[in-house]
Amino acid sequence: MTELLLKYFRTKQQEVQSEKVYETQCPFCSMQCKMQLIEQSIVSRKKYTTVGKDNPTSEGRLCIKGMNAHQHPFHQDRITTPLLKVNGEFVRISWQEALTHIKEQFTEIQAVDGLDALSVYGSASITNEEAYLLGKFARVALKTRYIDYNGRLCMSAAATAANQTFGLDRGLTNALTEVPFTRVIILAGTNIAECQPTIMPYFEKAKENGAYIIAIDPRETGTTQIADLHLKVKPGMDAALANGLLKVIIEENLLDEQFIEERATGFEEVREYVTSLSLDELSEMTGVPSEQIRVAAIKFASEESGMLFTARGVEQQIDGTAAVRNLLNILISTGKIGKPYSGYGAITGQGNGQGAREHGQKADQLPGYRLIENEEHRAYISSIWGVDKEELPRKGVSAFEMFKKIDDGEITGMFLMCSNPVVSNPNAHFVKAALKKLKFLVAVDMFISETAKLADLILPASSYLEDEGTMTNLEGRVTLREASRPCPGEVKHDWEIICEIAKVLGKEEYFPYKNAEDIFNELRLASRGGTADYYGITYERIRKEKGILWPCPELDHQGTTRLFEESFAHPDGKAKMIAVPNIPDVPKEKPSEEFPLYLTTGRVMSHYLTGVQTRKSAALAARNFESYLEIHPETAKKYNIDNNRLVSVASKRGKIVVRSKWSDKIRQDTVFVPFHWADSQNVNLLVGEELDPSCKMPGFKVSAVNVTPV
Ligand SMILES: Nc1nc2c(c(=O)[nH]1)N[C@H]1C(S)=C(S)[C@@H](COP(=O)(O)OP(=O)(O)OC[C@H]3O[C@@H](n4cnc5c(=O)[nH]c(N)nc54)[C@H](O)[C@@H]3O)O[C@H]1N2
Ligand SMILES: Nc1nc2c(c(=O)[nH]1)N[C@H]1C(S)=C(S)[C@@H](COP(=O)(O)OP(=O)(O)OC[C@H]3O[C@@H](n4cnc5c(=O)[nH]c(N)nc54)[C@H](O)[C@@H]3O)O[C@H]1N2
Ligand code: SF4
Ligand SMILES: [Mo]
Repeated sequence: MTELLLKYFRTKQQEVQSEKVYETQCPFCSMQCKMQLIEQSIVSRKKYTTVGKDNPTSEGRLCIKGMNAHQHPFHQDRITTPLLKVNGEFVRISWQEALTHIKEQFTEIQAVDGLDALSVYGSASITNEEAYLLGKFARVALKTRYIDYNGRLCMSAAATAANQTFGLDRGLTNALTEVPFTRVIILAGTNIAECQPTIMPYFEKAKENGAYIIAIDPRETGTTQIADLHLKVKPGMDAALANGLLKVIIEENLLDEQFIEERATGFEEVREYVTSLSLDELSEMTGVPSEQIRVAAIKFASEESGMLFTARGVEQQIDGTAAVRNLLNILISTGKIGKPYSGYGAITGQGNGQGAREHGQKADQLPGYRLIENEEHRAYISSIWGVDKEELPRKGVSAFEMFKKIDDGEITGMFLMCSNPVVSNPNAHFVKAALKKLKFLVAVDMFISETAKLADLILPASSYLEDEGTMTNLEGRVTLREASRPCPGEVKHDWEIICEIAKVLGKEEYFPYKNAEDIFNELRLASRGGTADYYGITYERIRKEKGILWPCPELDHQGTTRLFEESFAHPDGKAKMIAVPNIPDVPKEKPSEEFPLYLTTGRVMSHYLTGVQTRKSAALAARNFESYLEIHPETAKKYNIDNNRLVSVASKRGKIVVRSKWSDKIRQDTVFVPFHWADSQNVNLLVGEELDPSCKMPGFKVSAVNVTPV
């Protein structure tokens, strides 16, 4: 037998005529797992395999998406030339023609409708260099105030909450290596088992070391399986649940009074509010038994160290910022931050969800987490860019609000890079109709996504295998993606595309870069002295030190592994606590007679975001080839929904048709649909457009719906 096998492998080996290895990083989530693409030439074809590579964050692991991440860049649907829409059909054109066309259209729009009529929509899946450059492009080359990006739908609530409470927003306050040694962990609205699978061993080790894990989620997931206690909260009720936990902590005298006194402000207001509430009413409101609230609170507060993690379950709510702040109140009142094995983590989503929110893609932001309305910040950045401070535009509006401005006719052109808003934004019907109103839409993508289909011009972008640059992972560690494959066809890197458009617009002098490293060196200067200070980080250092955690203000600075050890980042050095109401001022949609169920949305392991990339991967698509409705069997029976049948799911705004999947793991008052599919399975046709007033996050996690058999 062994002989036979050996013979088989030897013949296999001989077939391989040559082998090349490309270093890269997974294009998907915020773990940014390091990997190698192995390209083998076998007789007349090439074979590709992706393997993990050791690094401080994922330690060589890959999940199913990483292992198959080479499938979409080699897919036949990849676009390799600019495509212009002529009489409703896309035709291939040269870069020269594309750039000339852009110049004419952009100039015409700004001449007729004003500078701010052109808008830019960016992404947290591009590199730091590209995110930085896109912000500069909007302000310097286009001189428009309207730029925002898909991270608004992703990290904005956690980022705003951290800024408000701590004065600084870095996803994890501690390196992941501390997780195994903490004593108690809260996982609130995060499904790390499916969304950041290679993070799991850190939590599994914590459990082996005796940590107690509390999960908060309306569904049982791979993540809640590792929990000792699962609080199966009603969708949207995390702020109220946090009030319950705080109430118990206060009444059981489990506060860290000294920490509160020395390191925080606002506690008395919180104490007054939560002690006025009734635990039984909170239990009723949240759907979590009082006893479970008590156990969770006592367990978390009693242990000497503890960590809290949140993700989109808590954050993608119209009170997402407040809900996160209330969970942070728990961390502060128990003194579990700024110490070993104690801290907070907003589990970042996209590959560069951290870095792309720091360097100027946000409507109100300049590089280094500076603010566009702050005069000193404006002066500093205009000196780096060599422009007049008065000429820098003022702040614009958030991602979804830009579609409102298109609908109003105020914005008439859009430059869209690396996002698919007709699938990812709420009230998708409206977004699609708005985009159709534009005079000119340019989409930069690797594929003809659902949004690119609506574009007048599509520009072909390079993939993670081809495009070098830095990505800041969920820890706040700046990593270097050493992508090295040549671009296929006439594909260009996102940063090159930005530079070439700037050039035809006569702004070449501000965009003189020869490679990504040139841009990074300017970003280092632009971020210098800001909260997200990258000045001390260089490509050479990243290569040698395997990534550096910001802030890193000097070349001889080691980077910062643990934040807030001495003080918080507000001018008085203190964390700001605030009382958070159970129900926000603008209440969330509630189940009614017509729409009796809560709908919540999210992800599955094998697909990524709007699915443009993973639906192209045969291996990943085979795992989940269509969307589905997760529904409790009791609820299903009530509405005559058989298992595995097509069901119509409707809200006030629209209707989709997906297949039912009975599961007793979900609350009986709630259904779940993932958002990786488009058209008639696009769950965002159902989601409403109300936004969190502080951060403008849509309420993706709560809608009221009904279900009927098809
Ligand atoms: N496989 C995969 N991995 C991904 C992605 C992907 O698309 N696919 N996307 C990446 C990105 S950009 C992001 S942002 C992250 C997202 O990562 P997560 O936020 O972990 O993912 P979600 O599935 O959106 O939501 C997490 C959990 O919140 C729960 N939830 C729903 N409503 C509520 C609620 O009201 N309260 C609470 N407490 N929980 C609730 C859901 O049941 C779900 O289990 O994942 C990243 N990783
Ligand atoms: N209902 C519901 N909606 C949600 C969410 C939810 O939980 N529920 N989550 C929200 C969240 S957290 C997020 S992050 C958003 C994401 O929403 P989107 O940004 O719309 O999602 P993606 O699928 O990442 O779109 C990326 C597009 O860019 C292309 N692309 C990939 N790499 C590159 C590149 O390097 N350069 C260029 N130019 N193009 C590239 C891809 O082909 C794809 O078309 O969705 C949000 N929408
Ligand atoms: S999807 Fe995330 S966890 Fe999976 S391999 Fe890619 S970066 Fe790593
Ligand atoms: Mo995200």
